[in-house]
Amino acid sequence: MEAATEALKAKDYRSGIRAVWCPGCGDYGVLNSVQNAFAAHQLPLNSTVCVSGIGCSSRLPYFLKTYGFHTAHGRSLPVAAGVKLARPDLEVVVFGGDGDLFSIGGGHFPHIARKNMDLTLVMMDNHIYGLTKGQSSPTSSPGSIGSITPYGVPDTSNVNPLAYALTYGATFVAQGFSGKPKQMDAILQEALNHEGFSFVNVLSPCLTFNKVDTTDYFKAAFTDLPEDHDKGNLAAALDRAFNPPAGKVYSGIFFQTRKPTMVENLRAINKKQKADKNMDLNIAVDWFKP
Ligand SMILES: Cc1ncc(C[n+]2csc(CCOP(=O)(O)OP(=O)(O)O)c2C)c(N)n1
Ligand code: SF4
Ligand SMILES: [Mg+2]
Repeated sequence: MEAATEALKAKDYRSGIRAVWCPGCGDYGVLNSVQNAFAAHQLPLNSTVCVSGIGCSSRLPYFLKTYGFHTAHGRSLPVAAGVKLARPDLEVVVFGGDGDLFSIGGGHFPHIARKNMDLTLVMMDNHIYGLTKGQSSPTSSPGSIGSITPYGVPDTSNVNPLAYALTYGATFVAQGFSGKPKQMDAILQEALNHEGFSFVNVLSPCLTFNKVDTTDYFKAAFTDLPEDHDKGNLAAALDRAFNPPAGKVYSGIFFQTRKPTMVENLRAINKKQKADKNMDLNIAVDWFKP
């Protein structure tokens, strides 16, 4: 008789490494919700890979017991895509900050989204570079004060991560708040369930360097998407991403649709072309020889 395997609890996903974020940092809440979502899905520790770039938020994979990949600044998405293409059977989850994913890594996001790579991306958006001590990021409001912009950020617009993801073809787009754990747990579980590219923007306040977008500010601003919101309607999702009620920020699942993933598309091509699974790669190298 086979021994029954015990269900993994949220705490079983934690590595022995103590999280070293500042007291009150929103990222603690994200870590808790990630553990809860992993446990809800019973993700096996040995076939789950958490990938990140560089930043306070990008430390998150250290605190998990799954496989992890702390890459270079802004390079989490291409590395994660490589892992998924090489081993489509693995669950690949990417973590990072607004600077990591929209400044230095901004060139990768559109292509991962439009190729519908089967990854879950969790962005911890604190509207600032936390790790490097409070410089403005692409999601900082124009005019806001940063450590090297004491007279205000001279930008005309900031990036709207939800609208950006929707425009580039992400098939799951949601927003949560680290101070609303139940909703965030539910959103992360749905994001992991989704087949295709899922993007979850989590407002995760940096108490140390962002004195404007604080926990209290988000608590007051956060409001659920209207009950009649149709998450299959891209135009409605874009409208709600751009036009929340004055002084408010919407949370919930903005958009979800099922489309072929990159791996499914590649498998379809392989099948159509009757590709040889054991092709000798040296032949491909020969094609490019002068
Ligand atoms: C190539 C390179 N350029 C710059 C840096 C410095 N750097 C490290 S983290 C970071 C920004 C982090 O901001 P964000 O991604 O928003 O993460 P947070 O710390 O706010 O969670 C920068 C500019 C670096 N590590 N590598
Ligand atoms: S500097 Fe900000 S983002 Fe970084 S750990 Fe501290 S509170 Fe969190
Ligand atoms: Mg940041």
